[in-house]
Amino acid sequence: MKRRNFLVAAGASLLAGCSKIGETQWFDTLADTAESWHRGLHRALGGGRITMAPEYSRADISPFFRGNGNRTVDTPAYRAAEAENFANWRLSVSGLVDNPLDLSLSDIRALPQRTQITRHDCVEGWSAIGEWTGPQLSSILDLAGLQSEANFIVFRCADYFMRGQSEDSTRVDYYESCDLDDAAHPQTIIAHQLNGEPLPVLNGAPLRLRLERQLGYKHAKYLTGVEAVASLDDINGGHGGYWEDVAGYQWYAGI
Ligand SMILES: Nc1nc2c(c(=O)[nH]1)N[C@H]1C(S)=C(S)[C@@H](COP(=O)(O)O)O[C@H]1N2
Ligand SMILES: [Mo]
Repeated sequence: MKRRNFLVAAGASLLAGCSKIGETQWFDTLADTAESWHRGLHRALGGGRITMAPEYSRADISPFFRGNGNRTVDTPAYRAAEAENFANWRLSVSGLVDNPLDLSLSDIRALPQRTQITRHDCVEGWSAIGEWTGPQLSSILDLAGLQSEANFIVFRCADYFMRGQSEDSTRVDYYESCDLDDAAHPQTIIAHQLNGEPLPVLNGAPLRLRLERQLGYKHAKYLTGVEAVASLDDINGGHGGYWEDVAGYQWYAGI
């Protein structure tokens, strides 16, 4: 099954499961499977409604949206990109898709846009409210044609942290991931604007993920690629994200 419109397809297959085998048996079978399907199931059983993160009004916007983690990217390539106002920045869409894409910022701006005023919560104990604009991740995945083997979306970033002691230290790239349920969520967007202005370098210029039902570290900044994969096991440390790999943070960081 192609997941060209994968939200609808997922709903249809859940209904098909219901009518074929008894609802209880169906529930037990799915409840034993992966954590991600488990959560999807609970949402589906709740009347098929999607839980939305709270949205705020313009008056609630924080006067300054602080930067956290990396506040720029320490590479010659990024400095060059910044100097030309990110005119040649690309977002690659790769992995388990029918049509791999290489999107420019104008391609991204030409897609239908969503603007949302949401609260960002960082595990370090601060929050900020900002207005984010960008296309929904689902429209990008629909263009690329997600294949049925895909279970997760991995977000690749331009920045990195150095880990380990002085001369033994190694470069570890920042990355993140989510399941298809969150990838399909209406508030999951690839933002190129904060408060009506192009995304500042501090906050991930020129593109960053907004994954509104999860904590701050999931919102990957300095996005270079979106990759559909079947499993997270072979991606970097295998835990689905930079902080998950190096510090044992939860992969599903629900708020
Ligand atoms: N690429 C990248 N994305 C990242 C980080 C980072 O260091 N690098 N930090 C994360 C953390 S912990 C938080 S709280 C938010 C901070 O976003 P902000 O800099 O816009 O406040 O970005 C997240 N995404
Ligand atoms: Mo954070």
